[in-house]
Amino acid sequence: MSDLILFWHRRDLRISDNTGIEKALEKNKKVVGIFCLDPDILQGDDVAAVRVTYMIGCLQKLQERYTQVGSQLLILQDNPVKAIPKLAATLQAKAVYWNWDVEPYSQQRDAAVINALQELGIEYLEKNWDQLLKTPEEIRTGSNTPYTVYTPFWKNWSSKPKDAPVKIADKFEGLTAEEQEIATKAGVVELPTAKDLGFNWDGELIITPTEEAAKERLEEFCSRAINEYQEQRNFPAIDGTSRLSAALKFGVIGIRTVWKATEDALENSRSDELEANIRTWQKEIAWREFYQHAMYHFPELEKGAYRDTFKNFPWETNEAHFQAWCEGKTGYPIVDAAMRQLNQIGWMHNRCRMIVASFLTKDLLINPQLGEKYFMQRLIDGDLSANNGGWQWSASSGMDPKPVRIFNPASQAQKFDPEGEYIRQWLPELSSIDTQYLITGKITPLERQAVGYPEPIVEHKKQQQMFKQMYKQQKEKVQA
Ligand code: FAD
Ligand code: FO1
Repeated sequence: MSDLILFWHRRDLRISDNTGIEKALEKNKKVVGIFCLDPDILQGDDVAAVRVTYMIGCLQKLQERYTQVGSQLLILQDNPVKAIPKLAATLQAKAVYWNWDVEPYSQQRDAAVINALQELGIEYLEKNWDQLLKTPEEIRTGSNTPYTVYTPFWKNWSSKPKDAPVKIADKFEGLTAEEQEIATKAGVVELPTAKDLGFNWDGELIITPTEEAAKERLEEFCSRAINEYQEQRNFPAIDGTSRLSAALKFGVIGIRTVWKATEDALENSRSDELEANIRTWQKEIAWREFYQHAMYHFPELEKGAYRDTFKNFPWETNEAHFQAWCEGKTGYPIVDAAMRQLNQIGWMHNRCRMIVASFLTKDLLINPQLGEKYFMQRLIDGDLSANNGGWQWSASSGMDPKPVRIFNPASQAQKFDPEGEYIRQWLPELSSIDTQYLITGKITPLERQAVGYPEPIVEHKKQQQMFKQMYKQQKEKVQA
């Protein structure tokens, strides 16, 4: 057996600030990366072309980075449960290391890989956390249960010290030429393009797929927009958020690096107001952790509603309504603008994610799981925990203590897109409509016809009453 340690990347597509790589290098300098293109994930029905395009771009850069440090990133394209132990055995690796993840699929995949490695007598790194500032085991209530409400979670989580970014040496040892040949025979392939894998995304990406781009974005955000985040983050026409979500989903930037930037910003802030803005952004980072902890402790969330009232909710089946929502053709300008943003750039502003999710569930009375899946098929940052958490929050089926939350699209647009800038950007056909009609949606049938914009497919007021009625009945049924 050689001294080789294989480091298996999954959603930590970087070398720097990587806790698993740090542990591997503590054991040995001969650390070689692997990424396994997993058919079970890539052939699933919840993958977005834009997301895979971003991921492959990050892998290209990661390969370059491994070359710079004197090692390699090997690409496999097979079931990891088979392919990883096989490669490790062929190369006579001493160990396979990787960072842990919260997703149910990940738990099951990793348990099977561990089994196979144990049978081969190959070491592995047990449950090493990297993508979270605090692990699910660390943050528990006074009675030692997981939190199901965000505010007390935040109180506990924010009071705990956070680790500094880990420093990684920039000199590794890689495979010899002979070992590389052996690796190729054991299934290592050239990195394909996203198109080779059947994912066609011809649009731009909202963030360049490199660690440098994520770091620059973080630095820029922390020197500017973070100072006005509390207010500006609500206005979709303003570039007031970090747009780091895809980089965070794939671990293209380390979470400790991100946190340190916020701590530095806090240290440099000269007023309570600035401090409050930075804290608000930290609270969003904590939402990310809250939902990941929730998915870890309650994997059944993946399958549907957390609250009993919503477990067998009589959602409507209306394919035409669902299609109209997907395509941004509901006749409600703020909803349609948001869905067109999603379809065109693979990202949607958070305020609008809440508006369209409320509209699908509370106005169209359609099962949130359909919306959740559509988001996963379109988002560059699509992430099981955050997406599921967001949808369950909007559908009122999740851990949020508020019984029912209904957004009125017109009031939302009046408040958060008062000049109609966002609507005009994504619905150019409505650009000549007066702002007050645009944001209230009071566009005449004649005007709609003239520009080819649809009539509202449902009436908000009526649907809202229907939803409340359905909710009341269902609640009584569950309590009986
Ligand atoms: P910023 O405002 O700059 O926030 C910084 C980071 O904090 C984000 O990059 C993200 O990692 C995290 N974050 C912020 N808000 C939330 C939140 N509410 N929940 C969890 N993490 C958060 N986020 C995803 O990363 N992937 C998803 O698939 C996803 N689906 C969502 C679906 C719905 C219905 C809703 C309401 C929200 C969803 N979110 C999701 C959360 C949020 O909308 C995005 O994280 C955010 O819009 C990304 O933009 P940003 O990076 O500029 O965020
Ligand atoms: N991880 C992998 O190890 N291999 C893949 O091929 C892969 C594809 C992929 C596509 C979309 C996406 O959102 C994530 C993807 N990931 C992939 C990362 C994935 O989130 C992690 O592997 C999780 O641990 C799975 O539960």
